[in-house]
Amino acid sequence: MSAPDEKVQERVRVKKQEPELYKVVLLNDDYTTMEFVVTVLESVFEKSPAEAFQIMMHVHTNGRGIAGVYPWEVAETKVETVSGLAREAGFPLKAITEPA
Ligand code: TYC
Repeated sequence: MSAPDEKVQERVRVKKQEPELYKVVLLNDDYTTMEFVVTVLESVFEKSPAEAFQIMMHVHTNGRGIAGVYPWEVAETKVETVSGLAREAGFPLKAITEPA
């Protein structure tokens, strides 16, 4: 027989490190079509058509708006994806990251 306190696993609550979150902010411009922005919001940021339209209109009206909030590497990748799609399509659409 083992001592009473052997084999007893202590439950240690380990605080998990939360990943630092960043906003991906979409910027308005005068040349990118509304349709293209909606498509980007749906395909890159996984928004529903209704939400994508709402965010696009918010950016169009206010100059900028949050497309999503992600851990740093994901946010950076989204920004690069937007930049690549915009370049291919010949639009100046720009997204930036900001600490959330
Ligand atoms: N302002 C653009 C237009 O009138 C539409 C637009 C919306 C562009 C959002 C960029 O992030 C943007 N065609």
